[in-house]
Amino acid sequence: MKTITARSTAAAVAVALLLASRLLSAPPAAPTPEERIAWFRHDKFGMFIHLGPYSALAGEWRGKQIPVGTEAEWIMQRFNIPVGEYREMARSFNPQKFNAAEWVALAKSTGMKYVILTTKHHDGFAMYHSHVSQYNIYDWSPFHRDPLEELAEECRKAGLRLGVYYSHREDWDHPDGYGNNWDYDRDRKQFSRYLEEKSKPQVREILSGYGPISVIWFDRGMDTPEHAAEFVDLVRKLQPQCLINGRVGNYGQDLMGDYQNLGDNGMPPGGLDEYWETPQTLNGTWGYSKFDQEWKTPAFVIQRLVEIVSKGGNYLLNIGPPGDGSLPEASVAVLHAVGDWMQKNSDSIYGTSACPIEPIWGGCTVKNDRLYLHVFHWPADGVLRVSGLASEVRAVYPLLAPDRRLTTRRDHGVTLFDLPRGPHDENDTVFVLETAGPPRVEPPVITQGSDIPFELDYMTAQTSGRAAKRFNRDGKFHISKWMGPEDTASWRLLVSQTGSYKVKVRYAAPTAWQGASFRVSIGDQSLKAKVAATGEWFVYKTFELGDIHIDKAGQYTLTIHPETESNHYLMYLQSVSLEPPIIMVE
Ligand code: H79
Repeated sequence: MKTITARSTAAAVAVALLLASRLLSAPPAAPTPEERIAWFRHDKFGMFIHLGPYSALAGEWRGKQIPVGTEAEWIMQRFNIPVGEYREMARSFNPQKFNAAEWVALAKSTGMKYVILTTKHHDGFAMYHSHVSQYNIYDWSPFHRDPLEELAEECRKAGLRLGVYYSHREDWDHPDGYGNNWDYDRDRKQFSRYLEEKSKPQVREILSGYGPISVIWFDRGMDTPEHAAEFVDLVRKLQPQCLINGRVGNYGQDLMGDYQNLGDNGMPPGGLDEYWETPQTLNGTWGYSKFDQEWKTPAFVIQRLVEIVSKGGNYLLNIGPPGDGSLPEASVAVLHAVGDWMQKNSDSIYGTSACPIEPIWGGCTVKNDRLYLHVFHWPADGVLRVSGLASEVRAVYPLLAPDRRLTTRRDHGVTLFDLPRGPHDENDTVFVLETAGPPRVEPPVITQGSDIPFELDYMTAQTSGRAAKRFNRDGKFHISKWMGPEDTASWRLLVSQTGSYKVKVRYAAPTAWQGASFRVSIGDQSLKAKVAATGEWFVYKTFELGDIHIDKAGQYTLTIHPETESNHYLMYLQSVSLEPPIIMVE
């Protein structure tokens, strides 16, 4: 006992000395991108809170209503409410029932690990005590409290992470901000004045006055990449550990930030090679609307969470409280049910990563040497089929009954087992499948119909090197980030018909990338080609490269990659297609 104490004291002294010398010598090293995002990759599930003066209008202005299913926080813009009148309304905005401890407790019991509050939405009203603009909840309204400070304090106590939403480009209150062209003349705006007077100083305040901010969530990407970079630099300087979401940048250019956001309520088809998060609503609006009672069910939310995590993403689920700041009952009821499920099953969520298997009966997440099989739809014959798994199976059991071992068998490459009888979770029943070593999955083999071209798209591609499956804000998915011959995309295909195939490639490329050479090869055949510009980086066009002759049926790998090293991406590749030879039927 004693030696341990003595040793640990010596160790503590050594650590203290080391820390002291570090403090004296150099500032702590900025985290690497991987270190910065580690918590986010682990935590998966966050709460979004949309609260602002619009919440008090609850979707109605002078008898006019925001249609159910559309964004009630847009009411000022939607009805072109003059700044003077909106400001007057905001004078009496008083979310006196806002209780940060209750909000944090709700997030925590639901299994959410981070909470993001709207500190300024597009209406320009700051939801914290700003010294940059009087138009804030502390100075402008009778509330006279700082919700951000209260939330920061409660998050800290409960061990949740705090994030802030800040609309950095849009501002319908400031004469030079984006969006308000009903009060202000668009042609007379000086956008940089808004940036220097309000947007940047407020971001600075938020990142300086509330302790560590884990993520800053910008919206409606900045007008130019240069302006976006100024915000990135500002955040990095003030809080190097703070994550920046992808919407910091202009949607018309390549995406910036530490991770990407899908469009609002968006869901990718799967198979992305980057970190992402999707913000989603519980009904059809972010800000409160008294008209919208179309709530998603607990089953929907649980299965959505699992689908998102199965595809490698994070789920940022929104609550829009009414103007008094209270917890809205209908949302709380849904979150409680989600929390009940998370209490029991969260091992299958936290710290997992995307699963290469896409089961028809539900979802699938991976952690170490385990697959978590999420069964949403209980198969009528009581047999669960897992296809594509190449690893040896060590054990299968219900997550909630680890002693109940189930036996598996294999049939034509499919792993299957009988599901236990008895009650199961109507939202999602989780089974653990342990493998020998990390689960391996066979890449799909693409087959062909007699006269149907091979369509090799991003979903079925295997990427290597820097090549990555990504998406742009138009919801288009592509392969990007490749800059040299080692960065490849490839597909396995089973050719049953021999002859000459026409090779077509569909991609987008801005003018600057024109002329870069790339190679498509299959077996010992290959074609070399040069990139043609498509106008804009989000405009995809199809180009015919030539013919490739395949004179023997069988399995092949088709690979495409840049021919030489370059300082820009090759292209945004959407698909490669192989058009089969025309067969004469007698
Ligand atoms: O804060 C939430 C939204 O207010 C914000 N993003 C999430 C997280 C957002 N910013 N822009 N958009 C969403 C695009 C929305 C456009 C629309 Fe509309 C708002 C469609 C309907 C209302 C503009 C106004 C177009 C039609 C009316």
